[in-house]
Amino acid sequence: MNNPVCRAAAIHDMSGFGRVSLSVIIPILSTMGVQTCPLPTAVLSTHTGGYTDYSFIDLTENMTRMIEHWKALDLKFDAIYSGFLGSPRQVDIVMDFINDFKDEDQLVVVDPVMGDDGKPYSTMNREMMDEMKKLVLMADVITPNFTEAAFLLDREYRTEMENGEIKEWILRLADNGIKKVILTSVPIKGKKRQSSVVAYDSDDGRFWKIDCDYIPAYFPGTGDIFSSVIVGSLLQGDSLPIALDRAVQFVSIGIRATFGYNYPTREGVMLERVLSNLRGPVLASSYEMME
Ligand code: PXL
Repeated sequence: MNNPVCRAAAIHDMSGFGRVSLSVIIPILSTMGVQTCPLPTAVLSTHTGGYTDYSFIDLTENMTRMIEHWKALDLKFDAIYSGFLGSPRQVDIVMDFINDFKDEDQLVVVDPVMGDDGKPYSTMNREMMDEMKKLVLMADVITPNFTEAAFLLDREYRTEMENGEIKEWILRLADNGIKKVILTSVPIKGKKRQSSVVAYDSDDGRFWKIDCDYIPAYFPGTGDIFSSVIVGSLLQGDSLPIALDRAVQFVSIGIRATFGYNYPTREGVMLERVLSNLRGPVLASSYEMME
C-alpha cells in the first residue's frame, strides 16, 4: 500500500450529541495523521447510553451504495476499522467490505461494540452477538471490553479475574487466526476498583498488561477513543505495548480533564481539550509483560 497519508475506512455510527463513535474517531485519527473515510452505519440524535427517545436512522441501504461507489473509484485502504453496527445485515456488509477491499499490509481492526459493565447495549440481541462472533474472525486486531469478551465467548461476566484465567480467555479469543487481541476493562482479583488492559500478540506469544487509574465515573465513548488511538498508533508503526500505552494514557488524560468539572458524564470526555496530546511522544511508559 502506498497512500502518502495512511487512509482508514471507519465503519461506525454517527451520534450527533454525546461524544462517541465517528464524532471522536474522526478527530482522533486525523490528529494522528490518518485520513479517515467514514462509512456511517446509522445516524442517531445521541448515543444510546444515558439517553432515551433518541432518533435512529438506519443507513444499511446507503452503505451498499457508498461501497459500490468506492469500488468504482478503486479506493485502497491501509486500515479498515469497524465498531457499532445496527443490524445483522450490516455485519454481513462489513464482512463483504473486508473481503472486497482486502489488501497487502492492511490492518483490519474490529471493535465488537455490544455492551459494557456486564450488560448489552439496548440495540443488541442474540442474533447480533452471533454475527459479531463471525466478524471478529476476519480481523487482525480486536478490541473488546471484558463484557464483550464474555459475549463473544458465551461466558458469564465476572467481577474478578486471575492472570491465568485472563490469558485463557484471550487465547480462546485469538483462536482461528486473530493476530492481536486487546482486552479492556479487565477486572483484577483483589483490586475491586481497578481494571487493566491486557493484550496478546500471537506473532511472538507475548502478553502485555497495563493497570488503569480508577476514577469513579463512567464516560461513554471511551472504548471508541481507546480503539481509535490503537488504530492510529499501529498505523504509525508503534509496537503493540506502546500502542496500549498511548491509548490508556490518552483515555486517562481525557477523563481527568473532564472529571474535574461538574459536567454530565453522558456527554463523554472533553476531547477538544486534550486532542493535542496525541501529537507528542509516549513520555512515561507503564506497560508490563504478563508472565
Ligand atoms: O461508544 C459505543 C457506542 C457507539 N454508538 C452508539 C452507542 C454507543 C454506546 O452507547 O450507543 C450509538
